[in-house]
Amino acid sequence: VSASAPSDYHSYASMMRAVDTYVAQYPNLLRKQVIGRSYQGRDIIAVKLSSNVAVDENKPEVLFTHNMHAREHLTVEMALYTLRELASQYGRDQRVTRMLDQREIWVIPSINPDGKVYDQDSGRFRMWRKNRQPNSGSSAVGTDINRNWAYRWGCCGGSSGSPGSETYRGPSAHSAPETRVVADFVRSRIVGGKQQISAHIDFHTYGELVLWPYGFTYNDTAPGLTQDDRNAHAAVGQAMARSNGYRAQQSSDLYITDGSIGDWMWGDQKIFSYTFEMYPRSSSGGGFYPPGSVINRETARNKEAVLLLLENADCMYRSIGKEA
Ligand code: 0X9
Ligand code: CA
Ligand code: ZN
Repeated sequence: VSASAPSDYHSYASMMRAVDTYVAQYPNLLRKQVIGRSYQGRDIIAVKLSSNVAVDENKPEVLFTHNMHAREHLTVEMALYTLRELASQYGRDQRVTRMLDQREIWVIPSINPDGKVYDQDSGRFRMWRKNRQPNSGSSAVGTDINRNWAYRWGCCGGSSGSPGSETYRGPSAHSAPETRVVADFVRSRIVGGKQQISAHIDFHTYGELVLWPYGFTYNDTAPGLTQDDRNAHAAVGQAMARSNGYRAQQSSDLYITDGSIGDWMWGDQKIFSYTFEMYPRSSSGGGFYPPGSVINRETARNKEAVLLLLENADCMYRSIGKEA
């Protein structure tokens, strides 16, 4: 597989321009909001996608997060694809129209803009993963945002306490501004005591996997995760995996992590949460930097999975025949 160049993928700046273009093109369907700033002060945005987008309606909400890991640039393309594809198919495709009428969708295209810029903007890729926050008492830079979440943070050998590690969990839970921005945004969707977001996908690369919580334990069930909760996660996860050809499994079947976003989403907020590992399946497909020629195919590959999650989001337990 030929390697890619940084210019094959949207940069942070061109991603922001693309979002502004789509919002200008579909003002009744798309709305951009700055939800906070990265360590270095870059805007972290959420784009809302729904009919009647200016109004907070009483519809199940679904969240898609992207680019928590700096070098996983294909996930930014996934965010832009979702915005473009769903907005352009409104009023044309029946399923898309129904979902934009009956759901409120939030897309955060880049959780880690500082890391993305550092990885991409010098003219050659730097294999960077973490954010760009300095660490006191160390010359090593960065926290792994996906080990920084405040649910069983650092509990279980699934992260590192060393600033130089690729999986450094940070000095405390939510020590990374980027984690705080997204956590505060998610908590801001509690309206009248009820979390409005029912389902979430965090897009990563690579491995072609659909993963569900928990990551901190090998056990299928755990405090706050009943057999029904696990089975509903698995049923929708397996349906999504059938649609895109990924493999579906519990997160910890890959390896144990603690402080990952999915464990917090479910453990703290009771949001059904999936981690997608996009193309390629293995390093031979280009690893974190597949050629730009695969972008269209590998983003469209997840259209059906995105629609399946949206369609299930009003009642995830319907997937196991247990409608509330
Ligand atoms: O290690 C991660 O944060 C994710 N993989 S990546 O290669 N994109 O860095 C996987 C997180 C999923 N959770 C667990 N495996 N427990
Ligand atoms: Ca709402
Ligand atoms: Zn990742």
